[in-house]
Amino acid sequence: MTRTSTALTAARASTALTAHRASGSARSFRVHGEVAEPLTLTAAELRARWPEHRAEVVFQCAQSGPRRHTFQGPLLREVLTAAEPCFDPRRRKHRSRFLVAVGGGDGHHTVLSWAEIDADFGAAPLLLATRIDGRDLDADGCQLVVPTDHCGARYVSAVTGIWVGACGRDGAPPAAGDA
Ligand SMILES: Nc1nc2c(c(=O)[nH]1)N[C@H]1C(S)=C(S)[C@@H](COP(=O)(O)O)O[C@H]1N2
Ligand SMILES: [Mo]
Repeated sequence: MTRTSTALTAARASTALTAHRASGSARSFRVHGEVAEPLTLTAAELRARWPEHRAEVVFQCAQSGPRRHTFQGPLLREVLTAAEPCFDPRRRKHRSRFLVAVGGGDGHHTVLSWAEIDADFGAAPLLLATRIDGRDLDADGCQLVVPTDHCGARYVSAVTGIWVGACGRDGAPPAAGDA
């Protein structure tokens, strides 16, 4: 994608986000990919279905320096497990092949490995926040919280989709075009 088309895509996404906020409706996100039970969820549904955790974090932003926030929400691993990723849950090697890609409303997206959040591997306490600094994120959309990161880039806000899937043999990327 060229720099101009990236800028245009970001501008359109930002217009869509403004319109969405004005409508006052809850922003949902999809959990999709190589999962047996794809999910569409809102912040209210996260609060109703999973125990809430709290994280007080500081991260560095290249533009604005140190940022401090308090987030509340369920563990990412618990929400993604409900979508039943297509690995054998008893086999650590199978689980270690999976990736998690998180996309935000403005087109910003980032990648994690399943092993980062898996209790038998990195066990990182990532959250899908439904509140930031006591403010509900129902209208803006949920935010990824990565307390183990020093930098803020993976704190994706206004999450619209989370893709879960495996990489192939020889480290091949996942099949393109998965819905
Ligand atoms: N959707 C989205 N989320 C994003 C970004 C972005 O551009 N788009 N920037 C990231 C970066 S680089 C940082 S440092 C933090 C900044 O968060 P704050 O300004 O709310 O503290 O948001 C992160 N989340
Ligand atoms: Mo940043």
